Amino acid sequence: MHVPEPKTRPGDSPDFSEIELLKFAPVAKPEISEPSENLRQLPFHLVRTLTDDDVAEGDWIPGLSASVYRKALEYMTITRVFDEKLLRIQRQGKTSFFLTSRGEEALGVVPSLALRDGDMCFPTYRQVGWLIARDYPLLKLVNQIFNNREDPLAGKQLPVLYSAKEFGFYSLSGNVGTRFGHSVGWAMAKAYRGKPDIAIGFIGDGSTAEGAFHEALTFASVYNAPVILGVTNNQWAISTFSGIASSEHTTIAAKGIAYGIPGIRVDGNDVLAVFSVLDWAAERARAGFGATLIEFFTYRAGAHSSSDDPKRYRPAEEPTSWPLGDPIDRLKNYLIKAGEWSADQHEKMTKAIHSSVSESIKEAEAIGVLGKSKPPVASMFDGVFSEPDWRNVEQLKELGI
Ligand SMILES: Cc1ncc(C[n+]2csc(CCOP(=O)(O)OP(=O)(O)O)c2C)c(N)n1
Ligand SMILES: [Mg+2]
Repeated sequence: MHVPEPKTRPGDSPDFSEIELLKFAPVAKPEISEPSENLRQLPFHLVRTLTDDDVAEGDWIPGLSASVYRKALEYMTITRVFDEKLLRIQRQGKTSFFLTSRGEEALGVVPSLALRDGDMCFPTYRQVGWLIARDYPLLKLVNQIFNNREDPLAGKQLPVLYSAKEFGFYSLSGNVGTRFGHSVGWAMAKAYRGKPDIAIGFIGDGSTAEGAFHEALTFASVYNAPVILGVTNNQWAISTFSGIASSEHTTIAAKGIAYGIPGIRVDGNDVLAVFSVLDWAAERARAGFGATLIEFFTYRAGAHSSSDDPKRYRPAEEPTSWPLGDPIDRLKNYLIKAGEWSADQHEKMTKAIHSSVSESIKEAEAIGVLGKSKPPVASMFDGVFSEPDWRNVEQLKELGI
C-alpha cells in the first residue's frame, strides 16, 4: 500500500527536480496519418518550441505570423488583468465566488484562436480566455459575476460558470469532468451529420481520476470521434497534488495508449507549442483520423478559488519557481528577441488593458453588484425547458406573474 505524498509542503523549498529534466529537447513531429501504434513513445516526451533562451526551435514551430502571437499576448494579458481585478472585487464582497486562470492563460486563449468558428469548446472553469480571445464583452462577464439584472444567464449559473453558445463556448458546470464526455458526443453528432466541425473538450488533471475521463476516451476511440481531448495538468486539484491522479507512474497523455488514441504532452506555458500541437490534433480530427489526447503541462499559479489558501498545503514560493516559467513572460520575451515587440509597447498595452477592464467593471457596478440588482423573477424559467412546464407556469401564477 502506498499513499502518494507531494515532495514538499509549506516551509520546504520547492522541489521541481523531475520537471527540470523536461528542459528543451527536440521532439519529432509525426505525420497526422501516422497510426497510433507508432506513436506510443510520444506521450513520454514534452513538446516545446521556446527554448530557455527565448528562441523557437524544432519541428513544432507553427507557421503563424507574429501578429497572431501579439494577439495571443494581448488576450492573455487581458485575461490576467481581468482575473486580478475581479479577485479583488470578490474580496470586497461584491460577488460571492471567483476563480482565476493565473499561469494557465494560454490554455483558454490559444485554443480559441487555433480553432474555427463552428467548432465547439467544452471548457473547464479556468478557460475564460477562450471567450476573451473571441471578444466576448467583458461587461457581460462582469454582469454574470455580479448576477445583476443584465446577467446574460439571468442568475441561473454561479459566477465564472459562463455559457455562450454563439462564441463556441459550451455551458460550464460545477461538476468537474462532465464536459469531457459531452465534447465526444457533440463531435460524434457532427460527424454523423457529415459536418466539418470538431469539438475540443477539457478536463483537469485531478478529474482524470474520475470515470468520466475513461468513458469519454472509450467513446472517442470506438466511434473515431473528431475531437481534441485536452487535460489541463496544472499539478494540483485544490489541495491534492497530481500524484493522487496517478502521475507518479505514467503521464496522463500516455493513458491514450490503452484506447488506441495518440497521446501527446505539451508545455502549456509555451504558446507556440500549444498552437502547433492543437493544429496537429485539429488536422487529424478534420481528416478523419479521430481523437487526440493532449496533456497540457502547466502550473496553477494562483489559489484554486477565492475560497482556497494554497499556503496551507504547498510551499509559498512554488508558483514563482515553476521551471517552465510564465506563459505571458515567455511569449513576450520571445517576441522582443525576434524584434516583433518591445518593452515599451508591452507597457503601453498593459496600461490600456488595465483601464478598459476597470471601465467594464465600473459599468457593471453601476448596474449593480451581487444582491443590489437582480434578474427579473419572471425570467426565472426562461431557457430552462423548450416548452413551458405546467409546474413552472403554476409557480409563476402563485407569484402573480
Ligand atoms: C464531480 C465533482 N467532484 C468534486 C468536485 C469538487 N471539486 C471542485 S474543483 C475540484 C478539483 C479539480 O481539480 P482539477 O481537475 O485538477 O482541475 P483544476 O481546478 O486544477 O483546474 C474538486 C475536487 C466537483 N466540483 N465536482
Ligand atoms: Mg488541476
